[in-house]
Amino acid sequence: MAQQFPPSELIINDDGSIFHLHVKPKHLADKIILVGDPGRVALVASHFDSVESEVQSREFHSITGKYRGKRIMAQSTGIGCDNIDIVMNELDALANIDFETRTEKAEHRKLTLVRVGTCGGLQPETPEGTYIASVKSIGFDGLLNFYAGRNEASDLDFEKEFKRQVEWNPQLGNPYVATEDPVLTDRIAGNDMVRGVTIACGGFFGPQGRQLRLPLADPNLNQKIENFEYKGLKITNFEMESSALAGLATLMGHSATTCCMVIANRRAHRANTGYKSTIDGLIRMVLDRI
Ligand code: R1P
Ligand code: URA
Repeated sequence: MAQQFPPSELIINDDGSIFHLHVKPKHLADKIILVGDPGRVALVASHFDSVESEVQSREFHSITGKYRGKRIMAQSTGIGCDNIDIVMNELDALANIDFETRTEKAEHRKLTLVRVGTCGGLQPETPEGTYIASVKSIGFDGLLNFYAGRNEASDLDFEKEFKRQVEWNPQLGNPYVATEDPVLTDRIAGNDMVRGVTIACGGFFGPQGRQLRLPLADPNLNQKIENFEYKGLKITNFEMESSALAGLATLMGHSATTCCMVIANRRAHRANTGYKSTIDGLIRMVLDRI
């Protein structure tokens, strides 16, 4: 007898939708564009030729529709890897658990997920407006450490070398190194995105080395991150979701990647607050390539 997931573990709303996202299994699409900002979902969907469903609960806004013959779901995650834990587990449940029997379906359904986000640029070749495709994501967030497959999903050699070069303080938790699906990343990045290594942080300020009134535990960490190099790879950007997305997708058997537009140039101390219209260029690229 297959394992049944009890109502406390797999919470299904009275209308048959999944607990946080409020999405019903029939509205799940195989191709999903994830964005942080709930308002960005409407921007993605503004390019759809038709809309089949729309639902919003808390920071989770989702619209499923068709773009040039492709069925696509635009889903917001809100900010942070903790929310990615919710979104990935609930999307995976919609795909791979039968809500009637509460058991895993016999056949695995593989999802393709592309995150379209904003980020802070760390290298001279990543000024404001740059599109960065992540080939690896270093998780400062700790989320993957709670899952049994953590060591299989992390590039342990990269992880060790990262900790050595930046003189990692174990009090900050154990960082992991998740790898985006290389085939999907290549397709999304095309010839016009910078390929780089992203760090996903459990915060926007201290964890990304931003100092306002509170002093930082290691004021030199960002400098060491900028200087880090391993097998020709440099760390290009900071954001807050890519590591959990890549790591959980690997463990769950889905295909995922992240691409972000740089809105804060950490080296030149500049930021672009008017990015909401320019990120549309990145959205259109991803819609065409997903
Ligand atoms: C912080 O301002 C937020 O912006 C970035 C970060 O990852 C974080 O979620 O991404 P989004 O623009 O997709 O939200
Ligand atoms: N999002 C982040 O997480 N960091 C930045 O610097 C900009 C956007």
